[in-house]
Amino acid sequence: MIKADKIWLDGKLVAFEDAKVHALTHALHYGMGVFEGIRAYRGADGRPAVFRLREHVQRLFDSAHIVLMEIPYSVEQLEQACVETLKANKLDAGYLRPLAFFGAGALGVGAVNPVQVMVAAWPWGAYLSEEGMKRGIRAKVSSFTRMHVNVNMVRAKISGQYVNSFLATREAALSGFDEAILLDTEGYVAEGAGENIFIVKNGVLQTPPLSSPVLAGITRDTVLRIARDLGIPVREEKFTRDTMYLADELFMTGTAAEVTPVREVDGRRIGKGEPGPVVKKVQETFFRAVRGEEQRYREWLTAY
Ligand code: PPE
Repeated sequence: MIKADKIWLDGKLVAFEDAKVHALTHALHYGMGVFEGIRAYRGADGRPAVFRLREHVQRLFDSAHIVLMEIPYSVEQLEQACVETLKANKLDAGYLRPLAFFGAGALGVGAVNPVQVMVAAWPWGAYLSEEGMKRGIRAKVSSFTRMHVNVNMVRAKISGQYVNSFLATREAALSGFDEAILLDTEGYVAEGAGENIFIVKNGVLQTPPLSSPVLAGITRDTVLRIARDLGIPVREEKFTRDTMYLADELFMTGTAAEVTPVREVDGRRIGKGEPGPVVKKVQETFFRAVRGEEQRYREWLTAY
């Protein structure tokens, strides 16, 4: 179990044991919560900083807007809550989990209950293992489909939408794979269960466009910017499952997953079966950026 000293709940830091909600919490029954995953890193100079805090908190508010939820705090207050939670837990690096949800009151799908907000923080290493980060992971195309854009609200990070990801990751794990890749309703590659996906072919970097059923990942955006700055040609265009099998390189991005190479999909070796030069360069630059070692990406950091 995750252990933390303090959790921010409804405006104040409370002891870990006291961060509780009622059994009739609407979100528990219907999945009506919106959340974020944010990372803080210890800088190369020893100073910790949160990576792209404003964009994450803004996306939380965007998700809330989509589900008609009024968060009873401002963007600035929740940014502050994130920083306070890291400090209260004496973390100079870690993962932040803000969640806004409909609390207890009435039940029934359409009940509009008071909105509760929590922020937790804990240390979280490589999401898809340290070895996966270095050597690349083995992925499987899921038998579950990424939902149609009028079923899931793809611009939103809604708790209930993660049933689809849960089914896909469990299926992948039970079949002996590290992660699942989901196709869209037309059969094109969409994203990982908790990551965006990129291929490299003949030196060109490609990822599905935001009109596909994919989360507008902040790491995706970071990687696109890094690639452009490195002079790597970038295309935001759909691709098929077999295009992925024939890619020179394949990798996944996410706050938790960071930049994780994929060495195999559905038993097909990708490229040379090891991280290639593009993903290695992007990964290296990404880690330099989050640790404040790249001047031009300093604007992404909120020191605390
Ligand atoms: N797609 C999905 C479905 C997704 O859940 C994430 C993040 C991304 C793409 C990448 O988004 P971004 O973090 O903004 O680059 N998944 C979060 C939750 C992982 C979890 O297991 O919980 C995360 O990485 O924090």
